[in-house]
Amino acid sequence: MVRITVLLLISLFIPAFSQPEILIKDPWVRAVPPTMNMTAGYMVIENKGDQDDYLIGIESDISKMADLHVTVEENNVVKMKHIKKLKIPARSKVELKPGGYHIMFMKLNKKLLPGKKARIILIFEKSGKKVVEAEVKMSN
Ligand SMILES: [Cu+2]
Repeated sequence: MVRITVLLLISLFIPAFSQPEILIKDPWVRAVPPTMNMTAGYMVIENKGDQDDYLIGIESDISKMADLHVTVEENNVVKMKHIKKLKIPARSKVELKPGGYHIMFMKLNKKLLPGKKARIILIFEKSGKKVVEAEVKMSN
């Protein structure tokens, strides 16, 4: 009986100590003229836990499509590449910023004027969905 209790305690408590813990900081979306139908979003994704996690999907109320991109330079040409999943290492953080990783919002369904808000849902492999309200502004 004692051994069963100990095993139960171990199985109950071990997972709690080895989990990712995702925090999203300073989310913002670049304001664009109403004639443009795409824009980018940025934020800092921090993982305070001791297990890696992955950003695997993005949804929002401002566009029909949202993908994760990275800006890269190849042979002096700047391009954007689609990324299927982004690793957020344990006890570390990944910054989505102009010129690097960003969320590409395509087929916008709202006017993104400065001062507006965008609701972004980030889907993580282990932590599930995280909802953030991002500020729409010209630049950081
Ligand atoms: Cu892009």
